[in-house]
Formats: sequence, C-alpha cells, structure tokens
Amino acid sequence: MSGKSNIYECDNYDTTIRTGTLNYESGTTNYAFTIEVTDSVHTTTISVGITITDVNEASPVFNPSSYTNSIAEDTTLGSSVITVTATDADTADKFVYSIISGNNDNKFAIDSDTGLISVAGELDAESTTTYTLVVKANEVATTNSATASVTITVSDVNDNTPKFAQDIYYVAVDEDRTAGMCP
Ligand SMILES: [Ca+2]
Ligand SMILES: [Ca+2]
Ligand SMILES: [Ca+2]
Ligand SMILES: [Ca+2]
Repeated sequence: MSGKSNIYECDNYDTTIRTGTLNYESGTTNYAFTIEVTDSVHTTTISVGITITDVNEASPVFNPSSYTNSIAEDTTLGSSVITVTATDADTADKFVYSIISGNNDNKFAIDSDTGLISVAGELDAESTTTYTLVVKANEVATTNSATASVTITVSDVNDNTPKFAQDIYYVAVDEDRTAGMCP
C-alpha cells in the first residue's frame, strides 16, 4: 500500500499511518479512506476513518478592542447601548462576556452570551456624563480571556423644570411708593 495527502501518509513497507498538517478549524474534521494490501495474488482492503478533534490553540480576541457610544440620560431601562464582539480562532470554543470594572452603581448590564450592553439603572447627565467600562470575554473551559474598553457618554436632556429659590417671597412696600418702581 502507499499513498499521501495532507492528512495521512503511508508507504509500501509498514502499516503506520502518519499525519500531515491537521487543522480542526479548516472545516474538515472527518477523513475516510481505504487501504489495500496485496501479495500480487491476493488482495484485501480495509476502510479507515479518522476524526480530528479540536485543541484549544487560541485565546479570545476583541475586534475592535475599544468601543464608544453616546446615549441620552432619559434612555429607558433595558435599552441597548452597544454590542461588543470577541472571536476565537478555535471555532468550537465558547466564552462568556462580563463587565469587570467601571460599572459604577451598576448602571449597565451585559448579556453574557451575546455581548450586548444595555441600560440597567437610571442615568443622570447632571451627575455623571461618562462611563468607561472594561468588558471581558472568558473562555468557558479555560482562563483564556481578552478585555476591551467601552466608553459611554451620557448626553444631557432638558429634564429639570425651572424653580424659584424660595416657595414664598414677602416684601414690605410703603403705601406712598411711586407707581412703577421696584419695591
Ligand atoms: Ca480558544
Ligand atoms: Ca483549535
Ligand atoms: Ca437629569
Ligand atoms: Ca439634564
């Protein structure tokens, strides 16, 4: 028997199948072929099936690694802000998203599966106009992870009614005050 491909190699002198360059991520994870043995009089064949299993070779990567968006301070709770996206060259690997810093008063939440960041608390441009979050994508099976920064600007809305400094003003005015003059 003899033969060679990018997945296997065998020759006329032994029955060892040696692998070529393998890559689970190439999309082909199953190989099947037939080996024929002959003594020039008799011939027999055997089918061989090989399944390539995934090895964790890469860590998650955010692309891009920084995000910015602006939202109005009266944005309703649950509204979407931005979606962060990490990828992993190991196509079979799953990871979870989380916010690891900058989420003061838990104003924002992140969907651990999709990376969608949403409003989770009342915003107020009169108190905080910028949040700088650090988000993390962590492989489920390992500690491999990546981080990205998310800058969220809270824009002002005219949400405050003007009001007098005092509820009641008392002024004493002489009865002979000239008309049209301030008290
Ligand atoms: Ca990986
Ligand atoms: Ca892999
Ligand atoms: Ca406000
Ligand atoms: Ca305002």
